[in-house]
Amino acid sequence: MASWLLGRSRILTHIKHLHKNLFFFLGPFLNSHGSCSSFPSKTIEPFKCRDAYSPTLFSFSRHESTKSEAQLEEEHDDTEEDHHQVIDFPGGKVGFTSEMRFISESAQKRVPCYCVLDDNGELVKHSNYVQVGKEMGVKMYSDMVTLQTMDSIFYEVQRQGRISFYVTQMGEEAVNIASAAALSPDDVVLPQYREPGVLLWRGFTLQQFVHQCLGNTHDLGKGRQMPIHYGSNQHNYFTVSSPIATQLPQAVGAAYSLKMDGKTACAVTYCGDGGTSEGDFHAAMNFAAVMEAPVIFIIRNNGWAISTPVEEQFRSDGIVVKGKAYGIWGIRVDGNDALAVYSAVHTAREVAIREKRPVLIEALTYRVGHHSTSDDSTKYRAIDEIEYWKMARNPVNRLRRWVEKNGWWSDKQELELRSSIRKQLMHAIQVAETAQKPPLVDLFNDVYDQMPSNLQEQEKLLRKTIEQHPKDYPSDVPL
Ligand SMILES: Cc1ncc(C[n+]2csc(CCOP(=O)(O)OP(=O)(O)O)c2C)c(N)n1
Repeated sequence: MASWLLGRSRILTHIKHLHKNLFFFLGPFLNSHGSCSSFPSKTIEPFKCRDAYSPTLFSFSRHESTKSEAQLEEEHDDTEEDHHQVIDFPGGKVGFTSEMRFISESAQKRVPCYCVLDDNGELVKHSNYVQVGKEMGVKMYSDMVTLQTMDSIFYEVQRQGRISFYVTQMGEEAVNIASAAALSPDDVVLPQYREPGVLLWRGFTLQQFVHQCLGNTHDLGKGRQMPIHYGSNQHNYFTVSSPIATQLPQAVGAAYSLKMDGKTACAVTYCGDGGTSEGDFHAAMNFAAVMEAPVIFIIRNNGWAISTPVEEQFRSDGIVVKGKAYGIWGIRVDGNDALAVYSAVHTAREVAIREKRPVLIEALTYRVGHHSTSDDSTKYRAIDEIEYWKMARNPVNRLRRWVEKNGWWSDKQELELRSSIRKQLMHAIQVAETAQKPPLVDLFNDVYDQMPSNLQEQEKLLRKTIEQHPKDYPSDVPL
């Protein structure tokens, strides 16, 4: 009895917070945002909804908090339910109905997308957002330009054969930078691979990015990883690991550990729409919900997972609805709107830390570049589609219009910034190209305190092979 009362009072405290926060999370949707001007329904619609017919939703309210959420969503039709028959099933009370109703696979309307700025950089009427001042606004814009410039130069450098591989963030600069801006440096980040803007925001230098891509002695990973697998302990940024979605359950563990240590910080993890098809995504979501871990999942729904379009990736209304299935708060946000991303992540962070709970953010965006330098996306998607997102829905241009309207930015500053970043990058590349490569032994050390016999054997064998085939071994790697 005592533990039941304790649990109940915890739920009530929770609801108090919930009401406050739900206003923010769902408030904008309850007004007119179904018709947000940033998402025209004409031309290309990569985020198409499958035909929605009129389902009657079966109500299953596990906790009171989820019940109030359902009320706010105004989806619930309980007119036919028989309220006399409510029974305590494992997990909570459930009402009976005499109707045999299956839950529809899709809701009548797609979950609306929270936005603050329209494509012209104007504030959308009645938008509910966290204020961004001049210093923050200008830094956000400058870092988005830096990321854009870094991408175009590194892409060319790869094409010239000076680095082996690269992926760009083109089209996803706002998700990268604005989410980073809303976090605290103490928050632990576990990235996928298309989020180096978070590291840039945290102070990883252009020189450090270049050192990593060239895999020289100054690379923190000692040249052991492919380009773009950045990581920095100092910046609380876990090293990128290629196997998709492995970072998600790890982030839940990191978040749980922050909670146990009583830290005022959360874990933040990123993933693409393709990553949500991995078992790790689902394990992480459930794990986070039941362990009440302060973790923010930021899912970049950019329309494509290499050549797989979202229509072939899942049949749900995107990703945001999956949060509800696992008992996790969620919001769908315009990922090309820096102010909307900033507001959503800022609020999610407060909720995650204060209430010790996970939050899911689905950022609708678009991968404008090829998947990587090993891909040619014109083989599987229309050039018009790419152009539309590159021009009409460009997140960098949109924020520029806003900072200009505020009188915080001018053409002169724009020219100076772009030319200065270019020069810094060209210089950084020259420096990195003249630096030595890590020695051969670095392939084998650092994992074990004492190198085990199997690794010793492998090292011996490699050295012997190099002796036999010296021409096949790169001359710039010290033996
Ligand atoms: C477990 C695993 N399966 C497959 C791959 C190959 N792979 C690399 S990236 C990628 C697509 C990921 O798409 P998404 O998560 O949507 O991210 P995006 O590249 O669009 O940002 C795939 C299938 C991998 N790295 N790991």
